[in-house]
Amino acid sequence: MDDSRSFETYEAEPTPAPEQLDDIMQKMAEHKGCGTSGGSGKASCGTGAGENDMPTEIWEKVKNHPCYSEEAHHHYARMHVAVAPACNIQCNYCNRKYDCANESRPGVVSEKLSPEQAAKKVLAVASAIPQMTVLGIAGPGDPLANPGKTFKTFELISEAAPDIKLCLSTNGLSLPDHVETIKKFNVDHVTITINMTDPDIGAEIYPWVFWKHKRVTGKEAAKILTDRQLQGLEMLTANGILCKVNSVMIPGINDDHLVTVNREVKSRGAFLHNIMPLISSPEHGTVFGLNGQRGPSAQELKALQDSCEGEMNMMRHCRQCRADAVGLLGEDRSAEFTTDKIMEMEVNYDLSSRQAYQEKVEEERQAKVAARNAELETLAGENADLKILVAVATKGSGRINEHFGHADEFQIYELSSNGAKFVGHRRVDLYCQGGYGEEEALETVIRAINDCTAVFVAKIGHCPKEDLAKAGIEAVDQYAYEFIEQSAISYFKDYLAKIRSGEITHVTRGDATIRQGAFVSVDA
Ligand code: CLF
Ligand code: SF4
Repeated sequence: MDDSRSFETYEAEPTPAPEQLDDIMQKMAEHKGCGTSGGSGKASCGTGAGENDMPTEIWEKVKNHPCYSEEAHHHYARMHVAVAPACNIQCNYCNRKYDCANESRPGVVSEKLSPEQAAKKVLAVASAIPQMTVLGIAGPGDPLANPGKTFKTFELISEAAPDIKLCLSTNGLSLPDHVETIKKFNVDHVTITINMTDPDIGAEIYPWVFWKHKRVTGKEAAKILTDRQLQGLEMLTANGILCKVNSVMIPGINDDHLVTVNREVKSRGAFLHNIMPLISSPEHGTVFGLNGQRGPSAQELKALQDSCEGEMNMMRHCRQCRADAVGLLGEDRSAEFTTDKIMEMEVNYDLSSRQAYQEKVEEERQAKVAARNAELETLAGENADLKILVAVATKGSGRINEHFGHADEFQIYELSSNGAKFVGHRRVDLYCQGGYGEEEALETVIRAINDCTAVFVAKIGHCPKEDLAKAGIEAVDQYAYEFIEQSAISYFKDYLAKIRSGEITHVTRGDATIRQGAFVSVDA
């Protein structure tokens, strides 16, 4: 750590001049979702967009941020530090015993840290996981309801580990008061959870907000919240800070309305929209959990995301992480970095070895894109209407490198003549428990990927393969350890050829279940 540098002397990335900013924001707003260059071999869909699909300034900000780039999330990791316990609003999907449900799965409790402990943790993780590129503060309450702790943590980390991007997630109520500080600390990725822009709908989601030293309820509370959120969003984008909007999809309350929210946030310069499913179960003890409010099915969620995609970039790879998450999205290494363990760890933050490792990651990433593009060219002229979903067991790096029985999630790709597009993930119970296949777990896996035609795995046993086949899902292990997108495109080509030859008939698959109640809480 270079202790000689105080925050005041920390050299922030220069803010672009106002005329450059207008240009950047215009380009961001014009960079829409899907399909325009699929045939040319570029990944042009939503956050799957690559280097050639956006202005260089934006690409530099997103290229190794696992949440802002779907493509990056296979290679780069993020971590959160749980330094912000208090909150200034109440959401009906939240129980204060647990982490902020705006980014976290309900039922998860993180270990709270002081800013100093958090800084030590970041250095420990950065030493052990060189592909960890982003530090986010996302709870366990609202980071901006705890500005002292939040900004002190950013200050310590920007001094000690200047290569790590800083990221923040907030409910937005206090946001306009902190934009200058966010800028000062060089935080250039901010997420705001915006579930409505209509106070009538807001009153069904938020029972109260704490505003100007008093509790405000009902429509008045929702009006204050939406005004502050949109004002904060406008201020951030006017300052060139990349903004993501999270929205929780609550069927029957805000599902139809989220299309309007999408338009409103796009018009204010938001870069990315992350529509997440409500996870609601009585054991979480939330208002929605206790009154039986359901979450969306996989098909309902995808339909809403698809309907917004023409408007702007949609994030579909969010894992609703813990407030102390560590690792690639979809893996949880937080147990390796508890406070006890960190305090005993020898920390050796070495910028040059981190950079050397990341150069290797970039080589692998480029090889993956080249393989995908070459395979995509062979799809030219194929049937444009047919689409299928496939599930993939992966540990990261964009490869099919996980055994069926060891997968606790499957990534879902939509295959069409435009190529292979990441459209979501499904968490499942492990099929393989202590060396044996668990029949009950297999049923939950089938329910979770029931909308898929095939599941790609590194390895699978005979029994689950047969049971999957009975459910109409083909288990495919012929592409073990190969790149996902290249393999999926090759599979799709064969699939179309088999239809043409009459060997198989295309079957429209049904809906699938998003897991609701099986998340485990871990006491801090
Ligand atoms: Fe964390 Fe959020 Fe930053 Fe990412 S998470 S503060 S933007 S670094 Fe990412 Fe996790 Fe989803 Fe959040 S997958 S819950 S979107
Ligand atoms: Fe809970 Fe987060 Fe909502 Fe606060 S903002 S009530 S912590 S979900």
